[in-house]
Amino acid sequence: MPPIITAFEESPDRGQGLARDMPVRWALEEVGQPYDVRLVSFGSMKEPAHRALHPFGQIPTFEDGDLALFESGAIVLHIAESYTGLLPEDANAKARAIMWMFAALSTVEPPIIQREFSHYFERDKSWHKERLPMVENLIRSRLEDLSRRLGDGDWLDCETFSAGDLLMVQVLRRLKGTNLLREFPELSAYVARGEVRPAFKRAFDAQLAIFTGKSRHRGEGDACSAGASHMRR
Ligand code: GTB
Repeated sequence: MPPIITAFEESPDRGQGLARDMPVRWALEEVGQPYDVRLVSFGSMKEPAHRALHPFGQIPTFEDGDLALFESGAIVLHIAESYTGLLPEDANAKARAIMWMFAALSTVEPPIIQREFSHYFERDKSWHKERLPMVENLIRSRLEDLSRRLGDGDWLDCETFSAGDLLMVQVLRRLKGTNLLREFPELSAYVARGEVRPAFKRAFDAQLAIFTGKSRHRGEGDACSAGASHMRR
């Protein structure tokens, strides 16, 4: 049985690859592991059956045999450690790739999420116009530092794409279409390099297909497969 992940039955972005099943799908596609998808509604995510898998009643989850995981970063790390292709063999290089996974989720992403939160939920507050530039400057500062470190390299650590790049590209994609990302052409190019990877495209298309009616998923309680095969460590 392939692993089963959960994804939104309905997503605000209509499958533009922003919901967090996307990095999990992308990681599975990179390592060539087929997977099944179970779509969940907003209501059912809060029901006990789903909360048994995810205490916060969210997506994504990942089930493989008797292992059940939540948290997209932890799931991507598990996939990267279970199969070849997303973490270097060299122990130091592997530690650095994992460091970049954490940097993506705990240093670069938080101000980006604050900005989204501010846009959606604080727009009517009297202090919104003062707070927004502060949040954007924090994002800008992170992007400046990241861009400097990336330099003219293709990926964050040497020439090889890793799970650290996967999560970093996915985090930066949340800024697509904003001036913030446009201010950093090297980072825009870095995101574009991630997005042209065949595994990214397969993951993106599979998520989008849910909303264009071309998906091979099944309803809640069922799941349907996607993906190809590679080597388990
Ligand atoms: N830290 C957790 C992880 O990385 O797995 C966060 C999980 C999470 O935020 N899940 C969201 C969720 O289930 C979906 S991804 N929300 C429902 C709830 O909390 O009730 C966040 C998300 C959703 C949609 C868009 N979009 O459409 O643009 C972007 C991001």
